Amino acid sequence: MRAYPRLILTAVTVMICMSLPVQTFNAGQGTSVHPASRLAREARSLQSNQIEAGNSSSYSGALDSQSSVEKQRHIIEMMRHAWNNYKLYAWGKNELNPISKRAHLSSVFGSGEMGATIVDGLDTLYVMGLTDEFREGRDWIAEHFNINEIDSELSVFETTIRFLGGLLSCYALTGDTIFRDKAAEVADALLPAFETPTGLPYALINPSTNASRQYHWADSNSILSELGTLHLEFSYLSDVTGREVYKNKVDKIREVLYTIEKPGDLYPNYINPRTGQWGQRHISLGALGDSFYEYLLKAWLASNRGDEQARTMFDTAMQAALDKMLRVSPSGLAYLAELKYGWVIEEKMEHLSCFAGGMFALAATTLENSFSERYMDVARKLTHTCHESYFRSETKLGPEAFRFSNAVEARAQKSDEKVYLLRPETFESYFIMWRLTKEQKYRDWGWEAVQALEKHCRVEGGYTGLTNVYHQNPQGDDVQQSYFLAETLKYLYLLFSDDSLLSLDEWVFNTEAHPLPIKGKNPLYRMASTPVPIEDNRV
Ligand code: DMJ
Repeated sequence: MRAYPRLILTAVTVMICMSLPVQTFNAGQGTSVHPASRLAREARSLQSNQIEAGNSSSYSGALDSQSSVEKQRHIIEMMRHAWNNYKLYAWGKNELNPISKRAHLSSVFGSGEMGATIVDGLDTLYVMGLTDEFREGRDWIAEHFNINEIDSELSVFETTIRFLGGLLSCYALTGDTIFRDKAAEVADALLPAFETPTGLPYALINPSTNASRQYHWADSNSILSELGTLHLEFSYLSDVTGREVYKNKVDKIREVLYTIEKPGDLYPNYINPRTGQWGQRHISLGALGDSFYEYLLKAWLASNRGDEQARTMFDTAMQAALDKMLRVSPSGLAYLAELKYGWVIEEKMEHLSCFAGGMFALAATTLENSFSERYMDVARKLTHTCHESYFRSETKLGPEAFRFSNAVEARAQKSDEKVYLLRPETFESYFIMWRLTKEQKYRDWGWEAVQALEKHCRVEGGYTGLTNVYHQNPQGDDVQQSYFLAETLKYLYLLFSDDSLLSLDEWVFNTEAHPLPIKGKNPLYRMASTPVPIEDNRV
């Protein structure tokens, strides 16, 4: 088993940084002794002879033989293409319709001007060293981002992973307190959703009225992946503000999930926040379940392995999940199926579950126990299967869900399964697998994906998802998702970076790829020594 390396560089950085005051971001100016500058410095050097972004939709081809640095430079140019077009056609709105070249108003955050693409994409700009773009995004947030003025229903989960996560990453990376303060405003706006008999939050909240409710399709239930994917952000926010209220909320959720009886050690996807009872016994490592499990592992990692309860819950649940949900196709492809009442309901795996390769590899390499060998084996096999789902399509991009039978393997069958929504999960696993194994194939697979994105998803006005990955010339869905900038491009960029850029020894990525520092290990943790007085400016 590969040991989890601790870089000497890290130790040196810690020693230097201990004596440094918190500074605000000042990229591109002065001598910069700020520890975050090593991120910006590395990225800036990549830019020295950077491709001009422009608004070209052309695909240059012949990308195969490029070095890692050239590949990173190319991905930076993709980021600029996505950002510049969002800026041109949808600035301040949530997302972009890259084909019709206007704001995308029906995204998960609705028509309110929350700048989802700005907040979600900002840390990627920073990590890539795109300092001018970072500055304009930062200034928009300072001047225009006011969650309390939003009069529409927001998902507690999506707002946490994209907005809270994005702002907290930017705070950790830069020390600019505007990000911390805006993060606290976001969390404060979500707090009324936690006012339930069990403390498990409702799914939706209107920040203007504080009215909270569940999705109609979920009856009275909350969703496991939603209430279980708040822990990293709320805990870290408590530490940087000195305000315990946020951590108390997620500790309460943890307590409920720890003490509740679990059918066969598994966690069903639905739970009622009034009664604390499970809803239907549907279990998934894809939609509705996925990042709850991811956050058990990552809560343990982010706490510098202090949160042992989380790791134990993770290991117990994963043993049950692997025993009951891991399947092998006739030709030997491993995949994660879904369960209902203890039975596999469909021989199908979702693109969303493709994050699991990276998750199992992280679990395997951070603790040597009786499960680690199996975890690493599963990590390799699942990542291979997800790559197969890409490789077996005409576009070389993967479908939203893929099935297994005697007739078909790793291919979608229904039309709504054939879409590609610019999702990141497969590339996330390539990135983690590359960092932990150094097997070249993961970089090769990532580069295949870059080429496919350029060929099929790039349009003059940005990047679009696809309606059918099995067509030679697929139609675009006309949506540039904010997570394309937050996750997809960030993971592809990091796949070709040096290990010290957002080292896995110092950072944990939230489920939206926003890096959060590991407590006690990362000098950019920025723990508040006393509670930070934050103005209550709710309207
Ligand atoms: C992202 O918002 C997050 O990765 C989330 O956990 C799952 N779905 C999307 C990307 O596919």
